[in-house]
Amino acid sequence: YTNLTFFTPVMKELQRYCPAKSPLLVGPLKVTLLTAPALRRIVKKNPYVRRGGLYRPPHCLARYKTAIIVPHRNREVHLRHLLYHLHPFLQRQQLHYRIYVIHQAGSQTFNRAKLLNVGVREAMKDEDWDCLFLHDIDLIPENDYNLYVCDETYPKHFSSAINKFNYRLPYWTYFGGVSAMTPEQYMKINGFPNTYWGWGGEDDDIAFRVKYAGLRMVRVPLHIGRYKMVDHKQDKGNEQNNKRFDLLVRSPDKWREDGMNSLEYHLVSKRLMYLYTNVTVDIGPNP
Ligand code: UD2
Ligand code: MN
Repeated sequence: YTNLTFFTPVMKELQRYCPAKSPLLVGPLKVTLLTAPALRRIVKKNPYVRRGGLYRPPHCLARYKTAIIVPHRNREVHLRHLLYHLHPFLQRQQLHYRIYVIHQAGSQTFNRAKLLNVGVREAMKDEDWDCLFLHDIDLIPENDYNLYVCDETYPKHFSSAINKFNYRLPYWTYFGGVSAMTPEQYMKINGFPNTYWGWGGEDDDIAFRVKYAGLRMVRVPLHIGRYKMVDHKQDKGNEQNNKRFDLLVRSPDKWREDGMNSLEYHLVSKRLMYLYTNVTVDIGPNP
């Protein structure tokens, strides 16, 4: 027999939802990207982040469970910038979250969209996430009112104003950078295409899929969806995809058969790092 009265206040606290609006938010953030902090330092600064890059607010029950999925190869410095900024940002939003880094094994042509599909499949094995964030490794949010939560009805674009594009939308249907969907929305558009190898086009294909599936996209307002992109050149192994225009033309016939329902890959490893879950995957060569 244990007299639980003593614990009651603590239990109550734990069962109570976090406030609808987090009191920890500060709005606009100063983001400087001179030298990327060492991983050790980032770990020290985030004592409540658990192995695998998992976090839950310690004093209240989070209203949302968000998985952040980051396609990656050869961008270790960018990864440190991202982790350094994103962990505190998400904690201030009082989210239950986990960061997944999906690392493409080998040196074949890069395939961002397929890596994101892998990330979604692997993340959903761990937990029933409310929201899936598809997140470039080099984009740092500059305002924490930009809540990392899904729209219940429609896929949502988050990186509406990036310094690279002078904080404007490059074009109206632009869907690159950072976007988010519920697992249900993701499956409804059959995920992302697996067939875009190299740079470009895959984000437009995704925007099209949203339309074909009878959805539309919504977007964070420009004064909130502000991001800095870490300066970089085009990577080796991610050359411009010259087939992208042909692929986009055929996308209305292809989207139903190319996506989550045709996804094949070989999982090399899934490891719980201090600040993120690393999924290394062999997605095969560009046929
Ligand atoms: C744009 C889009 C991006 C995607 C891409 C075309 C923006 C801000 N982003 O990015 O979402 O549509 O065009 O494919 O407009 N990556 C690696 N290693 C590599 C290559 C790529 O990790 O060798 C990852 C990384 O997460 C990177 C992302 O893929 O952020 C997009 O590649 P990028 O940054 O080279 O392309 P960029 O900036 O033109
Ligand atoms: Mn980039």
